Amino acid sequence: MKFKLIVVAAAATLGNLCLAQTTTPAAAPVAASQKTTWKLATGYRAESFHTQNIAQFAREVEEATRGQLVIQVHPNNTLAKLNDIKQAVVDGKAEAGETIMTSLVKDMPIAGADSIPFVVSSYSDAERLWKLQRPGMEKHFAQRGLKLLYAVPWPPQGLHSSKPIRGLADFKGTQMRTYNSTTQRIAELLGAKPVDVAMVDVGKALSEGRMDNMITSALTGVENKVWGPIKYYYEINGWFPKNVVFVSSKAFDGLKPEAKSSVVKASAEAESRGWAASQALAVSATNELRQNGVKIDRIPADLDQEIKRMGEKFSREWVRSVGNEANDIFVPYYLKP
Ligand code: PCA
Repeated sequence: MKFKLIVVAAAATLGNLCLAQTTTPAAAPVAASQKTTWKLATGYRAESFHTQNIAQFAREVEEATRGQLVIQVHPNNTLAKLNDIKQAVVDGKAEAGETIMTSLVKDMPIAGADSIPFVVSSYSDAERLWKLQRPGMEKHFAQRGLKLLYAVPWPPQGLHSSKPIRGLADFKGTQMRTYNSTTQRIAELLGAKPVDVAMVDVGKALSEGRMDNMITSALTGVENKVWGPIKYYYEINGWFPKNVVFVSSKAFDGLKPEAKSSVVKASAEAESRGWAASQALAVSATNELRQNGVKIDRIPADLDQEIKRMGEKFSREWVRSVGNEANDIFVPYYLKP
């Protein structure tokens, strides 16, 4: 009960934030020479809950540093495209960024640990996985001159479809929307044709008939108003992909010690606020799909089995390609329930 209350309160807080204006720091403005501005690039819309959470993080940092550190959020792929954001920060085009961790897998294979289908099926397991994945991710970020600030999961990934899905044959030849190499491989294993569509272009791709189905959160369905072309949503709880927020180490190291601690503190707060909001949105977004005429269903048991077998195949491929670092995450994950 207590937990539920926290979740609802967090969701309400995020809801209010959508309406809030950028706050001006209460104290007198700092001299321009003392002011540092960071550009933070993200590939998601300003209204997305991840971006709203970042906007609050930026406001908290600005307030805590009394205007010495201003973080300007550049949403919607405007400063760099989602899959290029890490490199944009490495190259100094932006001081900070947010991306989905699976977009990093070519360079940091363990970033894909949260997108192996059917390993994690609850928020508490997702949290446990993140604790085990985080140290390795911090190390990889540090080796590339980046500092990891925090990560927040998307709600669980379900199957959206224009046609009913009763068996694997129903995927054959369909155009499955994907958002990176991980989802592309999943589409291939299901026998569908992967079609790469950015999250912000899903509505357009649907109306143009470029996609028949996709595996993503109910929330992404709502944000793109997929009802109409999408008639079914199957709650397969495939995985909980995370977005990660990071900054260039050079920019972070250039801050005064108090500003550094303000950033670290606001990051921890953004992380817990984001997890609570994600969990609340998982429920409300599924309801919203239902209210808009999408049939919420479960897939048949035998298809469920087949998809889970496919998930195992994917995990074997993944562990083989990643090697020891995969064991560092999953051996303790499975040993300690
Ligand atoms: N939405 C994003 C990533 C995961 C999710 O739930 C997308 O569909 O691109």
